[in-house]
This record gives sequence, structure tokens and C-alpha cells, in this order.
Amino acid sequence: MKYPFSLPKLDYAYEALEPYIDRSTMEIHYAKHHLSYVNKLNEVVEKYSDLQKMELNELMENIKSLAMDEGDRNILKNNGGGHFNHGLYWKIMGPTKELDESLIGRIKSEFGSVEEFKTQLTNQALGRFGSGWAWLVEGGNGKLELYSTGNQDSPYLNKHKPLIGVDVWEHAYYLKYQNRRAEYLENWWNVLKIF
Ligand code: MN3
Repeated sequence: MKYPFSLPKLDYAYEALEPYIDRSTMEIHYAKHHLSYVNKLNEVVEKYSDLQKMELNELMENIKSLAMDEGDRNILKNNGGGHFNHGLYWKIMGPTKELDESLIGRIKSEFGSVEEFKTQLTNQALGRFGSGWAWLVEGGNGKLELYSTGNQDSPYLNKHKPLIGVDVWEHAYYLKYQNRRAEYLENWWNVLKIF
């Protein structure tokens, strides 16, 4: 993915994830929040022709060393992360299961069982104070790891490849679940299509 960035096509309807994620949340989340990350990302990259040639993961991986204004660097980190993170989130969810047997096998060998993995990822998501994400990532050595990040910080900032990410900003669940993050997370597993 390179400049100019665009909103990825959602391959299911806004209401397709009901009753676990409601139509309004999906529409606002995708068409307002995600679009705003894309627009702000394009605005900042527009100023730097060198950055326009780079892939988004390269921009994130090298964020500290890019020749740019510090305020712009922060805008790039937040909105580049926002664009990447949401792209993955839409892709791993869906109304019908499409099991990723290879990833399930790796998860079982790393965490003992899928249930144990779900418990640990949920705990990361519950433990994130304020807005952020919980992740399953692949580290440089190919090892699977779990952690959470604040704001829109992307695992690519750590040079890790995100495999599964769950959004725990209130905008992801507040309309339906209000302050009940645990209930959103419990229901979220139903719309994660790869398990
Ligand atoms: Mn979000």
C-alpha cells in the first residue's frame, strides 16, 4: 500500500456482523473513523515526495528515522497506524467462517489451545487502559506474540507483522455495549472469521 491511500472495500454489508456488531457502529467506524485516518494520512504524505514511494509498512517500520517535521511524524504514526490497523480488522472479520487452519495450528502449538489463546488475547484487550488494540503478531524470528498497543500504534512500529488485531477504542463498541468492553470482546470472537 502506497500513497495515495484509499479506504479498502468492505466485502460484507454493515449489518452482516449483527447481532454481535451492529450496523450503526460498523457504518460510523468504517465510513467516518477509518476514512478520516485515510484522509489525514494522505494529507501528511502529500507534503513529502520521498515518502510517497514507500510502502505503508516501511513508513511505520522506519518512522523514527524519516526526514520530516516532528508534528507531521506524529500525524503519520497515528493515521498510518489507523489505516493499517482497521484494514486488518475488517479483513479478519466476516459473517461466514473461513478457517485459517495453518494459523490455528501455530496458535495451538504456541499457546496450548485455542481457548487459552483467546483468554490471553482477551486479557491483553481488557488490560489496555484507554484506547488501543490487542494483537497477535509474528515477531522477527517468526515467533507468535501477544501484546496491546495504545492509540493507533501499529505492531509494524516494532517491526512485527500483525496477524489478529482487536480494536478496543470505545468507537468500536460503545453504541451497542456502552462501557461493557468485556461483553464486546466475548462476542467479537463470533465474527472473527478465521476461527
Ligand atoms: Mn477503530
